Amino acid sequence: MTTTHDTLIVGAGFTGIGAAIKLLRAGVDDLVIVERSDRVGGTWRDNTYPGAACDIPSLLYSFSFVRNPSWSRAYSPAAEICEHIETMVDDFDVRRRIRFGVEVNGLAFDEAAGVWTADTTAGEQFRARTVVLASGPLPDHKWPDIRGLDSYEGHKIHSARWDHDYDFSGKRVAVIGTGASAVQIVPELVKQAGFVKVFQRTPGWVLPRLDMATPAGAQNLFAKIPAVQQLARQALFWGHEVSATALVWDTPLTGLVARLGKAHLHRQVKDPWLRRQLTPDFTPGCKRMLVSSDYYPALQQDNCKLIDWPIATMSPAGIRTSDGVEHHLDCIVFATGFDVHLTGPPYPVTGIGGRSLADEWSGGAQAYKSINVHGYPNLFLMTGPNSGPGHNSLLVYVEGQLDYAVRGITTLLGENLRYLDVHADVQRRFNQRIQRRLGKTTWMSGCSSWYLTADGFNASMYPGFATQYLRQMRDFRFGDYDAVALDTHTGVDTRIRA
Ligand code: N01
Repeated sequence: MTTTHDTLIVGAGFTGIGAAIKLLRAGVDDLVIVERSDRVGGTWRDNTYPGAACDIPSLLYSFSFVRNPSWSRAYSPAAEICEHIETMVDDFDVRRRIRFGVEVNGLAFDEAAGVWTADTTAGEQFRARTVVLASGPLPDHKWPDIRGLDSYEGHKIHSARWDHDYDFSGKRVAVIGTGASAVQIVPELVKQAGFVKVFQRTPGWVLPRLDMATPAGAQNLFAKIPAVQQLARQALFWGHEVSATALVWDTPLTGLVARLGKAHLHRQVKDPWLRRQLTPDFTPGCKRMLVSSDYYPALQQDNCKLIDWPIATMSPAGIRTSDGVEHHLDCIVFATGFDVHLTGPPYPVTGIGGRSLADEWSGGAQAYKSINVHGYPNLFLMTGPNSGPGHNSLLVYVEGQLDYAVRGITTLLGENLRYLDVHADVQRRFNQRIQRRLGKTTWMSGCSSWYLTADGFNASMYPGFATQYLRQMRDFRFGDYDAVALDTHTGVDTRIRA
C-alpha cells in the first residue's frame, strides 16, 4: 500500500530543507523529502572543485530564519555552506523525513483524487496532495558541444563533479570556460599543476572580491546580539538592491560598473595585449558578473596562459585551436556550466487531462509568479521560471517562494481542497508583463548566456528589484486560482470563490 502524504518535497538542497522547516513550522507535519544523492546540500554538495565558494556574502546567502553567527569568512567556502545545511537539518529535526537515494523520474497528477504520484528510479512510488519541486536551477552539469570530445584520451574532469583523486602536480592542464566556476578554479589550479592553459570564448566582467575572515569579535557580537547580524544582513541586502540599477537595466550606473571592471583589470594586468584579450564587449550584467581578486593574477603566473583562439576540435592528445596549434594535455577541466532546465524538469510532468509540461514549455518555461503553472495544480516550483536575480542573493528570492508555497499548501489543506489551479488568463497576463519588462533589461542586450533558451527567450530571470519580487510573493490571491473542493457527502465538486 502506498501512503499519501500532505506534501512531497523533491530535493534536499538549501531550498528543499528550507521548505521543510517552513512547512513544519506552519503545522504541515506529514511531509517527506526525496533526495537522489546520499547527502543533503544540493549544488554545494556537488560543486567541490578547489576554490568553490559563494560569490554573494554569506550573511546574505543564507536564510534569515536560520541563525548562523559563525560564518568563517565574508564569502564562505562550499564545504562550510554544506556544513551549515547539515546543521539546519539536525537543528530543525528534518533528517528523519528525508529519503536518500531516491530519484524522481516522473510526476503525474490524478485529478479525481487531487493527488500527485511521483515515480522513482528505484521503482518506489510516492503519493502526495501537494508537491514542492526544489531540485534547483542547476542540478545537472553539462559537457560542451565540442567536436571530437570523445576522442580525447587524457583525463577529463567537470567542475561540478570534481575528481579529488587526480594528482595535478607536474601535469599539463586545460580549463575550458571562464565563467563563475572557472574564475574560482584557475587560481587554485595554478598552485597545483605543472602548467595551466585557460581556454576563453568570451571574456566576462570581473569585479574585485572583498573577502576576509570574519573577526572573532564580530562572530561573538552576532552570537550575543542577533539584531546586529540582522542589521549587517539588511545593509548587504540594500547594497545589492541598489546595484540592480546598474546590472538589471542599462543606466548611467552601468557605465560606472564598466569603469570599475576596467579599473580592476588595469590595476591587476599590466600587459596591454592580455588586457585587450580580457576586455569584455557586452553590457555589464548581461551575463553573470564575476567576482574575483585572484583570477587575473593567476592568469599571469609563469605556469599559466590564456588562450583566446576558438577551439576547433578535441584530439586524442588534447585541444586543437583554430590557429592550427595542437595543445597537448594530461587533463582537461570543463568549467562549462550546467544543463539548465529552461524547458522544465528532465522527466515527464503530467497535469490535468494528461497535459505535458515538457510540451507546454518547449519554447521556454512560464509560470505564475514563478511558482504555479496552470494545469498542474498543487505543484509549487522553487527557483522556477523568471525567479533568478542578477544582483542579489538567490536565497532572498527563495524565502519569498517558501512563504508563498506555505500559504498555498496550508490553504489547500485547511480548506480540504482537491486542487488549487492558477487561472490560465491570470498566468498569461502575468507573463506578458514579465516579458515586456524583460525586454528592457541588460539580459536581453545581445550577449549569449545560460539565462536564455536557444531562441533567446528569457525563462530564468526576474526583471526587477528583489523588493518587488518579495512584494509579489507576499500577495497570495485566492481569486487567482480555481479552487475545487470535493464534497464528501454528495461526491460533487464545489468551486470555492474568493
Ligand atoms: O558556468 P557558465 P559556470 N567552448 O555557464 C564556456 C552559478 N555559480 O559553472 O561565455 C568553449 O557561467 C562559456 O563560454 P561563453 C552561477 O549562477 C555560482 O561558471 O558561453 N567555451 C563560459 O565561459 C553561474 O552563473 C557560484 O562564451 C565554452 C563557461 O564555459 C552558474 O553557476 C559559483 C563552451 C561556462 O560558464 C554557472 O557558472 C559558481 C564551448 N563549447 C557558479 N561551452 C557562486 O559562487 C561553454 N563554454 C554562488
